[in-house]
Amino acid sequence: MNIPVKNDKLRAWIREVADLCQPDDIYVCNGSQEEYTSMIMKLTETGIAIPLKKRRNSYLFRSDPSDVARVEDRTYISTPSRDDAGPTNHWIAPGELKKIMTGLYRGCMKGRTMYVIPFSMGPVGSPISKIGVEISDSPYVVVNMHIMTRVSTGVMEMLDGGADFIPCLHSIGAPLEQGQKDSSWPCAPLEKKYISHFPEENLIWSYGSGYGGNALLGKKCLALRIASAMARREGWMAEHMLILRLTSPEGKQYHIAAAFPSACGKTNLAMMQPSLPGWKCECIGDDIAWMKAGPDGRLHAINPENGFFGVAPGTSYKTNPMAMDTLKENVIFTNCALTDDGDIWWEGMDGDEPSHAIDWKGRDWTPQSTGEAAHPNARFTAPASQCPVICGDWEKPEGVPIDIFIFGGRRSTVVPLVYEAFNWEHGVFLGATAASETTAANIGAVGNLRRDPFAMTPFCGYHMGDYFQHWLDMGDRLGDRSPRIFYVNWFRKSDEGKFLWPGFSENSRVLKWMCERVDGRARAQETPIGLLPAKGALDMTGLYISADDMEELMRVDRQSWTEEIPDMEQHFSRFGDRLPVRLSRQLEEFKKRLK
Ligand code: SAT
Ligand code: MN
Repeated sequence: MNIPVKNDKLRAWIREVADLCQPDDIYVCNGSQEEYTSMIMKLTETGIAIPLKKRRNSYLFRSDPSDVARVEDRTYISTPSRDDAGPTNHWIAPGELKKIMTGLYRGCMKGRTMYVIPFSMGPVGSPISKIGVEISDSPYVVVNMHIMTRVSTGVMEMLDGGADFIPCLHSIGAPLEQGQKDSSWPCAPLEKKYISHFPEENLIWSYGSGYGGNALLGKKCLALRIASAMARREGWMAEHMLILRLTSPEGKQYHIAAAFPSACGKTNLAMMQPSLPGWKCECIGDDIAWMKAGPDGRLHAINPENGFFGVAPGTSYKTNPMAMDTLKENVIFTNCALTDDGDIWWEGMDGDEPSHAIDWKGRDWTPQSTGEAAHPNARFTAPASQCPVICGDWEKPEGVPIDIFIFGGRRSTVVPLVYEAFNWEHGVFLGATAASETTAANIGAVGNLRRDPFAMTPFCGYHMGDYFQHWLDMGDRLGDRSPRIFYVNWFRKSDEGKFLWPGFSENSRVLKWMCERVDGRARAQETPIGLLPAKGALDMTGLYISADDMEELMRVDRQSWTEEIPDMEQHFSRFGDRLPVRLSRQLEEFKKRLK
C-alpha cells in the first residue's frame, strides 16, 4: 500500500498498525473542509449522523447506551514501576498491557477504514504546541478531531520535515466480518475497553470506546495525561483549567485560570458575561491550560485545543448565552434529543419542553416519559473560533500571563463561596485537598463526595504526590511572580436544598474581588481556612441576597471543617512518602487554626 507520508517514524508506525489491525483501507487526513463534508455526507447516508434542519451544517449522533462517558476504571497509566503511577491511577505493567491490547488490536479494523489524523495541540508552529497523530477506525472521531484540534496539511508538512509526534492509537474494537451489517455506534463491551498511556514513551493506546475523552485522544489523553508527565520532566504545567481574560472598567486586564472537575461549570465560567457594569470577560479556553514561565518570569498560558466539547444539558441563554450563540452552526451534537422540527433539545434549555421528541436512545419521548430526553453527559463539539467572546489573543503563540488560579468543585455544604490562600504553599494545599461531588462525565455513581486534587484525579499522568511537589517547585521558581490562589464554591445549598448563590454572570462579583485582592485594594478577613471577603468587600450592587443567606454562603463552620479532617488525613496518607512534607505541615497548621 502506498502511504503518502515522508516522516520515517510515522510511515513505519502506520505500516505496523495496519499489519496488526488489518483495515480494508488507509486514509491520511488533511483537515480540509472538503474532507469534513465528505465524511459527514457518508455518515449521513448511513443514518449515523442526523442533519439538523434548524442549524446549518450541524449533526446529531447517538452513541451506544453503554458508551456515554469517560471510563476511569478502564484508564491506565502504564509506567514500568507501579509506584510511579501512584495511588490515584490504575496500573498494569507496560509489557503485560501491551500484550493484552495487541491481542485485542489484532484484526480489529477488518471491514473498516483506518484514518491517520495528524494534529497540533496549540497553534501550529507555536513553541508550546505539540504534534500528535491519531490512528482511528472511527469516522466520528475524525470529524470531532477536525473541530477539537488543528488537523491540517501544515502539520503534515512539519512531520514530512522530520518533526516528532505523539502516536495515539485508537480503535472502537468492532471488526466487521464479510457481509456483516454495521451498527450505528459500534464499540466493545466495558471489560474490553482500555484507555492506556505509556508516559515514558509518550504513547497512547485506546481500545473499545468511541466516546469523548476515550476516543478524541488529543484531549485528556495527550493534552493532560501525557502532557502532565512531560511538563513535570520539562518544568512546565499541563492543567485541567479554563482560561479567561477579565477587563475592568478602567481597562486593566486580568488573566484567570480555573480548575474544576468535569461538568462543574468550567465552560460556563470561561464564557461568562459579567453582571457588573463595565466589566468584560473573554474566553481563551474552557478545559485545558498549558503554562510555561515566560521571559518576564510570569506564567504564560495557552489553550491547546481548537474547540469546545461541552456538556449540553443545563446550557441555556440564562446559564451560558455565549455558548448558545456558539452553537448556531457547524456543530456536532452527541446524545441530545431530537425535536419534531429538526432541532436538538436538552433538559435545561430555554423555553418550554417540547411536547414530543426523540430521546438520546432514539425512542419517542414526551414530558411524561420517565427518563431524560438528553443523556446527562450529552455533548456539543463546536469550533472555539465561533464563540462571540473568544479573546482576540486566544491563539497567541506565547500565551497570556496568568494573574489568578482558582480551584473548586461542587459542594452543597461546608465550603463558602470564596476564599483566598494565605500564600502559594497554602494554595497548593487547597488544590491538593479539593473535593467535589461526582458527575455524569464519568461512568459511575453521581453525587458522591470525592477528593479530586486540582481537578486532576482522572487526568494526572504520574504519581499525584510528585505532582503536588511539582506545584510547590513551580511556586519556588516563580517566586513573587506566582499567580494568587483562590478557592470557590458556587454550589452551596440552604437547609431547604436551594442554591444560595445565583452563579453564572453574578460570579463576576467574586472575580472582581479577586482582581482587587491582586491589586491590594480589597479587604479580607482571616479565618482558619483562608482569607474571606471582609464585610462589604464583595460588590453586591444590584443583587439582592437576604442577610441570612449571605451569612450562610460565607459561613466557616469550625465544627464541619473539623469533621473533614479525617478524610483529608486519609486522602494524604494514600501518597505515602511521596507526599511533600510541606503539605503534611500545612494540614497540621490547618488543624491548629481550627482549634
Ligand atoms: O469526555 S471528556 O473527557 O472529553 C469530557 C470531560 O470529562 O471533561
Ligand atoms: Mn474536562
